[in-house]
Amino acid sequence: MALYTTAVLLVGSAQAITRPFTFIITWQQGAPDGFQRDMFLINGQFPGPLLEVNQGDNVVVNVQNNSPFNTTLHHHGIDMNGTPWSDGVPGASQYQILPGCGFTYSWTANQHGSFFYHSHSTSQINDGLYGPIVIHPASDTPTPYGLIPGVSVETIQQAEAARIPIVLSDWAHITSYDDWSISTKSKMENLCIDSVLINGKGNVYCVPAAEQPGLMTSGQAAILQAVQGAMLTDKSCVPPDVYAVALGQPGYPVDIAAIPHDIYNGCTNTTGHTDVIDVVQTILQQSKWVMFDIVGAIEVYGVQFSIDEIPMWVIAADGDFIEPVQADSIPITNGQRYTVLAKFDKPKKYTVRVSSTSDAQILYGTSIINYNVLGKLQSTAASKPFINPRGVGTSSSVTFFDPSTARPYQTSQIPRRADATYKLTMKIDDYPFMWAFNETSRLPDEVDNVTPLLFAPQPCRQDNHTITNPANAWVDYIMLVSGKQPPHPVHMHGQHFYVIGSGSGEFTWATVDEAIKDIPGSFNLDNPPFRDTYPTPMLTPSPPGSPPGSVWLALRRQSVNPGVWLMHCHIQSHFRGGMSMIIQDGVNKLPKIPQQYRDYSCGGV
Ligand SMILES: *[C@@H]1O[C@H](CO)[C@@H](O)[C@H](O)[C@H]1NC(C)=O
Ligand SMILES: *[C@@H]1O[C@H](CO)[C@@H](O)[C@H](O)[C@H]1NC(C)=O
Ligand SMILES: *[C@@H]1O[C@H](CO)[C@@H](O)[C@H](O)[C@H]1NC(C)=O
Ligand SMILES: *[C@@H]1O[C@H](CO)[C@@H](O)[C@H](O)[C@H]1NC(C)=O
Ligand SMILES: [Cu+2]
Repeated sequence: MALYTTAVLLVGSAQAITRPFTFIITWQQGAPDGFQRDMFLINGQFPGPLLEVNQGDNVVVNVQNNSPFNTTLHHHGIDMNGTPWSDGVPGASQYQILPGCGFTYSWTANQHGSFFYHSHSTSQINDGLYGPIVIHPASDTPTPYGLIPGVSVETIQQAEAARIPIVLSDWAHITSYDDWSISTKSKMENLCIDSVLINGKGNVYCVPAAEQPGLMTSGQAAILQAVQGAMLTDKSCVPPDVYAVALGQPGYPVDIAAIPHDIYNGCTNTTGHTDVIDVVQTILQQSKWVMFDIVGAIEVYGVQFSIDEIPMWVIAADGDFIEPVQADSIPITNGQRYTVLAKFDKPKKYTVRVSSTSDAQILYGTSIINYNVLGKLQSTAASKPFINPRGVGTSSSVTFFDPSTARPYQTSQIPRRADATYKLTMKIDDYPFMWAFNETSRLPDEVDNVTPLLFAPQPCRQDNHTITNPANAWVDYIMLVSGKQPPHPVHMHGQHFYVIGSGSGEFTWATVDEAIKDIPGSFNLDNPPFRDTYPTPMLTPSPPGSPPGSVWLALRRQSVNPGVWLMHCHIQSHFRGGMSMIIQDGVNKLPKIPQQYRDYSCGGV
């Protein structure tokens, strides 16, 4: 029987080792949810192969681009300390890898935990260019394993050695290139896709019309109510004309007719594939503990994740250990990762559920975890769900993980005051497919093929697209969101950040320091979450006729790692529509850039 990882071979090697990987990227037909389309594969696989190393290892990733598109590879959540030229952002840290060409990424695995790699060119994530990364913690890394009741540290260490990635994604039946082309013609973002994939496998589930009303979020119902007689389409999407009205900006000259009918309509159930993880107990023990890395390789929608009947101990967020918290369901947004421990003691087939929480569409996926003892499944009875296809608890006793209250396992001192503050407005920029961070959208088409800023940094530049920080400065980034926008999962490269505060209403203060005097309860400077991806708060729809609401999110980050980094929304259509900014950190103290990166033209492996 196929088991999970081969990690056992790696564990315990104390010496830093160079670990080479070769990734051959191709563009081929695939049918992850039973529907054929063009997509990326890496070494013939989707998701790409597991990149598994030990903390301290030197990682070398040789990429060969045999696809017809320019591309790059970003190692999401990896700080790239001392190797900013391997961060994988076109126009910021490298030249694009042209079709037929190669590129070598080289970095040290200083961190540990769950990460993933993905393309950073346009919105190629939507075409499947990603795969999981696992970094096993060094043996002297402090762990919170001892805080989990009813299990020995040794048992958790064994589970860690065999940790299993569960890669979550949502999936469309059109390519990212077609998606962008339709958006530019209709002047509207496409908000209707086809399935949820778990480890690259899924099915299209068409929700019968009679079941849609029972699965609507209140936000979705409010959007439909704005237009008389409006209904969800058979793909369970808010129709685009209704969405245009809901955006409440009648001035937008959107062209609904330019959207092909089958983007929003024409649902057909598929019998694609269902991911099955076999957890096998071969010796007679009472139970088996399994460590899962849940990876949000999501293109559009935030989701709830749960395993029927199995409460999880959440032990790490975006790679870093937290004080363990038990929960039945976990919200995960684009780019986030959670590491969980699950205890299996009843041999059975458990359904894994991943449900979109978006107002745009009812969309969900499932997979299976089989717990066998001595290779025998003892019960085939259906497992009882914790959540419904909308991510709502099936009873009031279902518990939900709250990322805002998750505390780092080890808190380092963060200063009470920042050295600088940037207030950044996140908004729709003229058309509802163009998105701006600060004042203006930054389109990949305009910035991807320029000389990477890393090779000619501009230490004095502060403009609509660029923030420049001296080395080691503590900087507050306050995200301001108002009007009708979904939560934006903000991702920063180069260094994780502390989530020090959030709230609703206008952020009228000049700094966090001033705001704390008035609203101390909205901040936490003692043990805030330490993350690389975190969403702005949900905007509750304001009643008709009243002004649109506002929310804000305050992130504090130290510019400890000299480099040219990106800060962006991880929703692919928002990133594609320009919601990104450059952060130059300590560019006067950059490490010496190896000449082969400056001179790069094609490479190849
Ligand atoms: C599609 O599958 C769902 C169950 O997932 C079922 O309820 C529905 O009737 C099916 N629709 C069609 C058109 O076959
Ligand atoms: C920067 O933003 C301001 C305010 O929206 C705008 O007037 C200006 O044109 C922008 N500058 C650039 C270079 O886009
Ligand atoms: C691919 O990259 C090359 C070199 O940067 C550039 O000249 C070309 O325009 C790019 N193609 C696309 C479609 O962006
Ligand atoms: C943001 O946009 C404003 C208005 O154009 C500009 O003055 C400012 O420099 C930009 N950058 C930051 C980091 O605020
Ligand atoms: Cu966004």
